[in-house]
Amino acid sequence: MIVLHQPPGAWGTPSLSPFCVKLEAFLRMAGVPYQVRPADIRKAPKGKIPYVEIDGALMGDSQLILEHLTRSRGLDLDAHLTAHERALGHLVRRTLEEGLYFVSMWNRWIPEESFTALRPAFAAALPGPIKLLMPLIRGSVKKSLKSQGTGRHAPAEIMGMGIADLDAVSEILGDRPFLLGDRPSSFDASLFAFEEGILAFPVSSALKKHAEGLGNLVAHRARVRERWW
Ligand SMILES: N[C@@H](CCC(=O)N[C@@H](CS)C(=O)NCC(=O)O)C(=O)O
Repeated sequence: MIVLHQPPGAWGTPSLSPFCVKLEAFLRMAGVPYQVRPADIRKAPKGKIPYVEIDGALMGDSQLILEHLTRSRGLDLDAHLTAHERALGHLVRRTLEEGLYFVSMWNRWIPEESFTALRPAFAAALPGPIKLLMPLIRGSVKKSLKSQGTGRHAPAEIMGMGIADLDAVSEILGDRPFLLGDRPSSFDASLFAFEEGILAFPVSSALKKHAEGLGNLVAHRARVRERWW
């Protein structure tokens, strides 16, 4: 049995972390049994969440875990894809996880109204006295967004970058039920996670409004929820 360590959900979404939602969606799509337990970042092998326990060993990073499970358990979620489709899926996933992630992180932590909504949900996932450190945690998020680069831009520029990512992914999805066609693939788990992260967050923003206007992304999120949740 796989034990998935992740923070709890909020606002009706399965976890506060998109990487955790991605991995949980993948496990459901692939039919792999798992249990969810709380995450303790001090025990995470890569210092990040999610991490899993497989046969007593800890492993970190959603993508490395997904690839390990695919190899070691002979999962075939992507077996039907052509090399071109895999390449497209890879690029979409990297756009979401290495680009849009930082925009949506900024969108949750930096505008005051967003932080007010995030604070109680995030604090609920922290052990005891660490809950009191939310302002410090916010400071370190600000610092890491600055060193990553996103935090150096003006708010409208940041929103514009995220909107461009959403538009590009929406264009690739088109009117197909899943990112790369009629059948789901592991890349849908990643797409679903970012749709959840943006659409479930309770505070309106240019990013969320734009996502709400992209009917195919909204329908994709609903399709994944209906089939696997
Ligand atoms: N590439 C990693 C990214 C994981 C990640 O960035 N997780 C965030 C939460 S969404 C985290 O643990 N942040 C804590 C930190 O950076 O200290 C994956 O796919 O698992």
